[in-house]
Amino acid sequence: MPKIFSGVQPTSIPTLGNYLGAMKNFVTLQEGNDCIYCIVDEHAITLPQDPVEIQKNIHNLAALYLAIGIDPKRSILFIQSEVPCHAQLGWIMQCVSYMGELERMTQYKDKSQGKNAIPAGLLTYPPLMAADILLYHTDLVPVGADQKQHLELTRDLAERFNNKYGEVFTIPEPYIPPVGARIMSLAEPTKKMSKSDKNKKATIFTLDSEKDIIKKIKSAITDDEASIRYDREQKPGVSNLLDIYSLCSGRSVDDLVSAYQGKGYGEFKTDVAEAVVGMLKPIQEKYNNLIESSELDEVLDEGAEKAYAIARKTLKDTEQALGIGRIN
Ligand code: AQP
Repeated sequence: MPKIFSGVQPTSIPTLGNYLGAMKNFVTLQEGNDCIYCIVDEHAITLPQDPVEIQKNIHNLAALYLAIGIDPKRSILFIQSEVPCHAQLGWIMQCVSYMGELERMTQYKDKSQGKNAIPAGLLTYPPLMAADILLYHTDLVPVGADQKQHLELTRDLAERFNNKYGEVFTIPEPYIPPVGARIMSLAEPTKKMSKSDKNKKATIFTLDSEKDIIKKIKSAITDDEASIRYDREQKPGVSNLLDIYSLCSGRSVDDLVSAYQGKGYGEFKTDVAEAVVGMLKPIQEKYNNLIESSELDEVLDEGAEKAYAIARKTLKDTEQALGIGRIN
């Protein structure tokens, strides 16, 4: 069966962008694939995190994974730092990477901008991500469009290693959805919706209350043309709302555009908000039932054990190919 791997950083509650661009696909891909999903806490510390907050976020993210429909009987769910092979292969991948290619990564440039002291982990984030993926002989990596460049680097590093030391790694393909791969900020629809956006109106979090979701969508930036049509260049705000509406309701963008001919932005936004609330409500209900349950620790313990069994074999093969440690 094809192998799937992906992860989410426990930097806060995941956003609607994280869900529609990546996590929703984690659930559907469980059908007919071997799936491994990770809480990538070592990636999260590439920027400073409050220890109490990140501990809470790890727990909340585990509950959210189950609430959206990740089934621990079918998929492996674990915490990155609990499988040390990630950091170990991450180091090896750093040794295979070139400074120039790491410095060219858009995420590194964005996140290091304006900082006097840039954490080295921001630069070496992509080799760690490559390790995450390559440890499990992953065929397909469901991600949002912002991770495409890191995926391409992962492929380059894997090919470079295989060419030099022998065929150890499977070369993974990205799985980027045709709609939803880049959900935009509600306040500035030319930039992506992000957990870390300081503007409270920019981002919908998956656990936001109905009231907050309605308020944020009502205040979403649109334009003064008063016409509902899809045009990412000229009408980024309306197009973003159409994408969100389409993904939350299951209706196509074309269908929505015809249904809202001649209607105003007020009515449109009310309906978008209703669709988002309707989609998130059952997830939030499941999340509230899971958050205090002991099931979470059991799932994560079992997940770490299963992930380690696979990862340590790939790590050993990599070390043997390199000739490090003792060969047995
Ligand atoms: N706006 C987005 N639209 C679609 N997909 C998105 N993803 C992130 N933002 C969007 C995808 O969500 C997955 C998990 O993301 P992550 O937790 O690894 O962090 P990130 O990509 O750095 O996301 P954020 O929300 O922007 O976090 P901060 O603000 O902390 O940097 C990935 O597959 C990602 O592509």
